[in-house]
Amino acid sequence: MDDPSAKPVEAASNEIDRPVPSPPSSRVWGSDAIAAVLRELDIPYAALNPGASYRGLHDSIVNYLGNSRPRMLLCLHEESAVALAHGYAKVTGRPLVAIVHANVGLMHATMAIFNAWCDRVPMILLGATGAVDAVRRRPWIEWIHTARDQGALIRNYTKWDDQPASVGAAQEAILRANVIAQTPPCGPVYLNLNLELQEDEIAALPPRPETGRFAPPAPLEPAGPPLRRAAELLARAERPLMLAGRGSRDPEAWQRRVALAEAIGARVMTDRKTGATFPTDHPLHGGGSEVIVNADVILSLDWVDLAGTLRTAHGGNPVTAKIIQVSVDQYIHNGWSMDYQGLPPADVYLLSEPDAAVPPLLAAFKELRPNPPSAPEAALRRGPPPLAALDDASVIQVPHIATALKAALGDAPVSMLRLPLSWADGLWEFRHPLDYLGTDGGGGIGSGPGMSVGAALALRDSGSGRLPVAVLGDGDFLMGVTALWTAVRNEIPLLIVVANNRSFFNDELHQERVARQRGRPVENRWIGQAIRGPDIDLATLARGQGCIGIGPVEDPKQLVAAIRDAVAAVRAGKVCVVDVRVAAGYAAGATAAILQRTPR
Ligand SMILES: Cc1ncc(C[n+]2csc(CCOP(=O)(O)OP(=O)(O)O)c2C)c(N)n1
Ligand SMILES: [Mg+2]
Repeated sequence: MDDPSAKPVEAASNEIDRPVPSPPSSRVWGSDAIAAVLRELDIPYAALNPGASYRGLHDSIVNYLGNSRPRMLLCLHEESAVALAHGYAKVTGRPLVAIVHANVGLMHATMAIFNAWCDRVPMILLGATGAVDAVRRRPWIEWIHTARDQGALIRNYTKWDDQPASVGAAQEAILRANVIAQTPPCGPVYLNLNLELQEDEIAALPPRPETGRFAPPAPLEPAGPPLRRAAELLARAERPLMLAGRGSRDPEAWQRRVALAEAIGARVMTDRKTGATFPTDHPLHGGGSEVIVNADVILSLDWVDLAGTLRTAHGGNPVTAKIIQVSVDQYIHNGWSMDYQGLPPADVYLLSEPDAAVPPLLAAFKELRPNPPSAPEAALRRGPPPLAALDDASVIQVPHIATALKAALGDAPVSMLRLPLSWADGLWEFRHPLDYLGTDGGGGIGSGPGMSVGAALALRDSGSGRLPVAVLGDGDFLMGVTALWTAVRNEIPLLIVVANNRSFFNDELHQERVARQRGRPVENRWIGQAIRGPDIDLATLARGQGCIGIGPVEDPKQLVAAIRDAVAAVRAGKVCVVDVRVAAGYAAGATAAILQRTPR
């Protein structure tokens, strides 16, 4: 590709971070060739925090590509840059580029990379190291920021990494990175571009790669005897259960999942760890331990921690139900990270992505049992507490946030980008794959703000018309709060409601558990956990970055007005944070899970 302007740039209305044009020149550098391949992949953004190790590539993106496709999203911390790419991938299923500086930037990024790995999202991480040739290193700084085998820092939780030694190898590596990241199970990949590779002038650009011939493979549909056996098991089932785990944001795949459940007459359970995969108000949706224990056939659609779920429900007794496992996840399992969970039994194992498996499974099932059973009565939906509850309450409880959001939003399309640990099931219904995006993947706190910004960006760009809402814990919010500046800078509308219990409360419950076990004072559980004295003014932290900051809201009677104002601000294109001071406490089930859970 000789002419970077050959591809269309972004809409003219987007005037953010536009560089002055570079004078025409036939001179090119290694990093221009690397940037040229990035342009071919048509990735819209590169989330980054800058650093001299990749100053060559930085220049190429700004001055050679004109800061367009990818356009830079400056982040204030590498962890935010990666979380942002993670949130974007949750919505689109597509990778962004995240660029982090040398060993130090990569070290900052590690937890967010781990989250992306556990959440199986595609991501292309670029990084750099000082000159491999020691003679060319600047004294001191370039020595401390040069590491041998830098990829080793993250190799245990990335799908692939490389340090290409020539421009040709770097171009190939980018194409390979793009394929590997997007081949399920998806995940982050990392390329380390050493300084001289980027900064040496080259005679000419290599020929433009035929990117269409380096695309991720199409998903494989299951077929033959295993598919037939799965259909037979389901056709004979009297109490079938579908565990709808990881799935795409594709509305058609959603409809097919519903069609399969209805054809089988299966109860369906979903998991807050993963994004919405089934309508929560469907008569077949719902469950719990008794449903799992009573099931005679269980169809797991890539359910996260199938073995643990079965073990908890059965209390360690043998699992008698026949299990159909549909997952390609084992391709990513390695010897370092135990995020693969316990080994589940599988009577039929379809090594296929759930979304690809559902249509042939439905067809095979219908051949055996063409007539669907009659649908059960829809269960009564709990929903949030009524508005009147806010008049009677003396303190705000987390469910009241759902009440206020419902009052302010009605039936307008909303995406719940994230919900906090304290949010009970049943407070909000999910009826579309974009209604809820799941959690952080790796349990790494601090990802909420960054992921929310990335998801809100993707929703904005897709023209979805959905209002992006994240309800975050104060601990999660505070650890990643500076991610919000990137949203303001790039005009990404976003509503963040902080369920502010002024504590890392989850761990207060753990301290309570230990104190109970040891016969020690439970009332000390808050020490080293409560974020009080001074209580942090979260709205000020938001305003300091250019967001609208509302709160602290402490009076239940003022909550609806505060949320209405916030929704209006976000509808007007703003980033708005509402600091809602809530009573500490989780829903009964979540509390019991921490206080009573005994490992077996
Ligand atoms: C990086 C990281 N540090 C610490 C933890 C342990 N941890 C799990 S939940 C939690 C509390 C989170 O606090 P907050 O977001 O305010 O939610 P709350 O439990 O108060 O509702 C902590 C500290 C973690 N999971 N990740
Ligand atoms: Mg908290």
